Amino acid sequence: IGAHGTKSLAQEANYDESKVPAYTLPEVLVTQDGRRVNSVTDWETKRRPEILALFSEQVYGKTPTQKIPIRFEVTDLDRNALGGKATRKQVRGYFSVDKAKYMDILIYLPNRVGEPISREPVPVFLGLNFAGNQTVHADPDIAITQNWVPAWKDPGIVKNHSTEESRGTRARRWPVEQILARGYGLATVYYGDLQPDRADSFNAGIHPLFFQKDQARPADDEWGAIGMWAWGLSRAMDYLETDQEVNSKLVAVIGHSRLGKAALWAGAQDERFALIISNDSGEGGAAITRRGYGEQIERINTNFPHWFSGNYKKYNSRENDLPVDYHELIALMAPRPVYVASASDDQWADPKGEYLSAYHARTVYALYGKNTLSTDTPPAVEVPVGQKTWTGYHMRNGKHDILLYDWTHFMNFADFHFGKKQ
Ligand code: GTR
Repeated sequence: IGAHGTKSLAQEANYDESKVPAYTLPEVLVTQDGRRVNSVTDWETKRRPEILALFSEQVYGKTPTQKIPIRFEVTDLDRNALGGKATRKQVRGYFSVDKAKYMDILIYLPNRVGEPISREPVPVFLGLNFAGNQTVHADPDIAITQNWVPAWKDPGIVKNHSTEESRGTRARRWPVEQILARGYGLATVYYGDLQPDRADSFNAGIHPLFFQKDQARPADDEWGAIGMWAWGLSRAMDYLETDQEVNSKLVAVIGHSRLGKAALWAGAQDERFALIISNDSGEGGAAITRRGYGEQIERINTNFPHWFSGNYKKYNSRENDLPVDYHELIALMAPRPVYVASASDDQWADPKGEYLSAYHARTVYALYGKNTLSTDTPPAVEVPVGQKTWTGYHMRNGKHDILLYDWTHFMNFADFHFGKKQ
């Protein structure tokens, strides 16, 4: 027990299901002043905005309503990329007039042999990446990020900068050819283009463009890095809406781990995303925090003080005081389809807690007449469930990662939901 009566961080995380405390989840369909919500109208006009505001003010921090001018410039267009399988575009989105602040969007769209370029607009998976666009595929024409990169153990990162050697180092997480073969496009942005992932980074990246005079860091209820990354996904969506070759009504936002948290937060705030995918997003993402299993709020706020709002620190070791839990984040996606994926060895992210969030969002989907996961018991490893409903889930065998197995099920889920709309 520490000086303030809180549990010491050195204390082991709980991985024992029998030690999960009895907890009461905040009711998704009861307003803060105790009224029950029974209709889509009341959900959309009263309860949904309330939950969204709580996540904004207490968890991720508020995204500014202020707009900054953004200018997109196509810097590369190759109709014969990846041996003719793809059209590759690289688009730079400038956030400042002096061009010092920008993000690079890498886009691959499928070329179908024998089809004219003026093919039907394609559905796209959009997600942030951890180490630069050039790590997604060995394609030598991808621009290497010039921005600061965390000291990941991958080859090609030297003193927080990327070298030629970094090309394709994360390709196992991005099965580009398989995605294209199934008729989907892929769009990705390096998350560090938006905010470098380090504790002292509010003076870097895009944050300073939003500061008031003399402001040096966000106020306690303003956005942290996850909020900024989620905002970046929406700005990439702004571009996709202008691209005639993309079906912007069928964009699935996807993310792994901390970037899964960002994908969920983007999906919650921006209803242009037609499908939302969380892979191993864990604490502060899909996992029910009141379970006290694996990573907890104090640990995440301590290791990553820049990720969430200042207000979120109030909930260190006080999970039960949080006015929301993460099933309500999933409920914010309704009536859009959402897919939650876990990995069996990723107990830190609490696979069961991730499953339960998806399950407990069902009452909101039910208002829309949408079917979802039907039991509170998670399925066995590699037995995907809810594939033909509005909440899909699987637990891959193995470690914290995002692999072809995961993508295959995400694409199956997208086929089911997008298929009839194409
Ligand atoms: C971990 C963090 C998790 C998850 C992960 C990742 O260190 O505790 O919440 O976000 O990083 O992003 O890989």
